[in-house]
Amino acid sequence: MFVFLRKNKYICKQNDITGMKKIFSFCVGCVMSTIMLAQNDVLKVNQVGFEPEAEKTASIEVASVDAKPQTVTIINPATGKAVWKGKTSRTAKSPFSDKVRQIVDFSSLTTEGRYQLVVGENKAEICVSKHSLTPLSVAAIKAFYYQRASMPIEAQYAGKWARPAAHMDTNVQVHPSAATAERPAGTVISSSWGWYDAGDYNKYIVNSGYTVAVMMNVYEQNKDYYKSLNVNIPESKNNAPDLLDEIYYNLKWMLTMQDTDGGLYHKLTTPNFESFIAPSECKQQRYVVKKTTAATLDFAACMAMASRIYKEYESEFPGFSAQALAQAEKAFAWAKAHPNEEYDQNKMNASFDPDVVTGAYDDKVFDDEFYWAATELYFATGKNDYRDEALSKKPSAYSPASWGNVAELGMLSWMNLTDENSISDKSIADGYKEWLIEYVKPYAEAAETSCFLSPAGNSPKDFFWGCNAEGCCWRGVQMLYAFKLTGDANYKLNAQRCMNYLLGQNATGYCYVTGFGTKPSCHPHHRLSESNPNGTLPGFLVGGPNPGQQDKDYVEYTTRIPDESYIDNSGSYASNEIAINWNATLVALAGWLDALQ
Ligand code: 9MR
Repeated sequence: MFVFLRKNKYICKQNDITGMKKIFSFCVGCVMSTIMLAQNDVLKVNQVGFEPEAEKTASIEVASVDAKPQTVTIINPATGKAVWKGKTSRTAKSPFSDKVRQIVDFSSLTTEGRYQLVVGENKAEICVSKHSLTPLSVAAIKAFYYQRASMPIEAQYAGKWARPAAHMDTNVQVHPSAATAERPAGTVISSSWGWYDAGDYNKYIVNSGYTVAVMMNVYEQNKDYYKSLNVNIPESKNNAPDLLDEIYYNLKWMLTMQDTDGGLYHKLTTPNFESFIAPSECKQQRYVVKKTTAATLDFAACMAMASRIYKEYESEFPGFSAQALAQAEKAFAWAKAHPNEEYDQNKMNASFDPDVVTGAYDDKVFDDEFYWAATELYFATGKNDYRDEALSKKPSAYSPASWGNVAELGMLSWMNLTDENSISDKSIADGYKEWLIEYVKPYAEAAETSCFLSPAGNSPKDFFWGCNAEGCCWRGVQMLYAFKLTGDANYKLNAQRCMNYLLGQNATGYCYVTGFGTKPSCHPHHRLSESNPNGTLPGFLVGGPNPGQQDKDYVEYTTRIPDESYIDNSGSYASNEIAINWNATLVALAGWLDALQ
């Protein structure tokens, strides 16, 4: 399925060290250190940083459930003196393997600094610092800048990851599957801008819609925070928050993907995935393919959201708010007239040439898309037809949002935007609030007995393609919603625990964000990283452990244990790819947590 040409190089490109890791912390207030520390797989801890007043724990692998509590010392490496001493307080057995871990709680260490956590022969670097998540929050947004198509990525913003403009997408052909009388097959259209979807260079409307919606959502929850966050992108000097500027780069591409009849091309793609070459070397013809109901409704929903959000910045984005709403309404009308246009790539290939074998994003159920789009259009226009439409597609249970299941995005909008004076709407929103709390509560409870003190990663169901994002990271965001709705600080704590898990307190001991921590994922399935002479780009969340191992013909996994089924190898598209939808969840969790500090 995916073309993989390069062999893993087994060298961490950021650090250029094999076997040993150079401590490379981005912790604010911590001086970048060059201390060498043997990579440690016994101690599992957040490698990026703890807020001074936060809960701080580490998980320590021990031989058996009978092992005595371990003695833990925390040393200030500058003085060699111990600043904290204590013992592990709890033992937990892995739900997936024979591994046993003990938990140490060193929350009483509140003085800022960089330390070494020592247990016998084993050491791990930790950092206590105010605003320890700010660099991560910035880098997670900056990652989108690196993913931009159709413009040069310049050194003043990208440093050593600068690269020339590529994929101008001014010569995109209408694929026969998308041909109309007005735009017959082969018609050339311009569809510039937007982000590369993931490790590949294609641009997909379904995934883009979900991605921009997640980020607009977190923006609306934390407007003041984002007003002051500087990401150093070309638009940083204007008056709009950098996050909105970055999102706009993709929104303006999405506008070009609407056909004259209102329907949305499912994707802009080459027939085959490009090999692991730089964007400027890519030569394959790009096409817009078949219009689909899912793409059209996702577009309608996020453009309706955008019309609301960007209205506040009319002078930075003149005319955009009105245009977004007009195109959203046109899209919705098309979807009503074409309620079942599914993306079935095999079927499409049976009838049209050239065959297309890139990412499918092939959703088959559209009730959630109708519900979400109608919801956003109702809040954008106040029109009762949209309200009726939304309520006719009301979900019957709470489930986490993903590119293929967008109902929760609609429910969040009902919770956030309902006019408190409207009795019937308020009761709808209140119902969703109850569902959300009921949904997250058991996960928060499960953290108390888990090996990694985490609300995610305790059940085999938590491990799948992209689980770091759609599972763990998004669960953290759901916890923050629960905190917002109830004021119960335990939910905020559990959001931070999801972050701790992603940053190193997990079964593999990887910090799953490139460029961060002492044992970061270094070899993502990412053409931009693999083709860049300066190596892996920072700020990307990798997909994570995936026992499905759909890529096992290309890479060798060492285990099928669900929470260890991960390989830091650029051939592993099923466990180690990066993707915009996944980074959107990282933007949301890192940003919202940081904003709460
Ligand atoms: O994120 C997608 C995941 O949920 C699917 O299981 C998987 C297989 O269909 O595809 C993932 O999306 C990929 C997309 O199809 C193409 N670009 C890379 C995406 C991340 O792997």
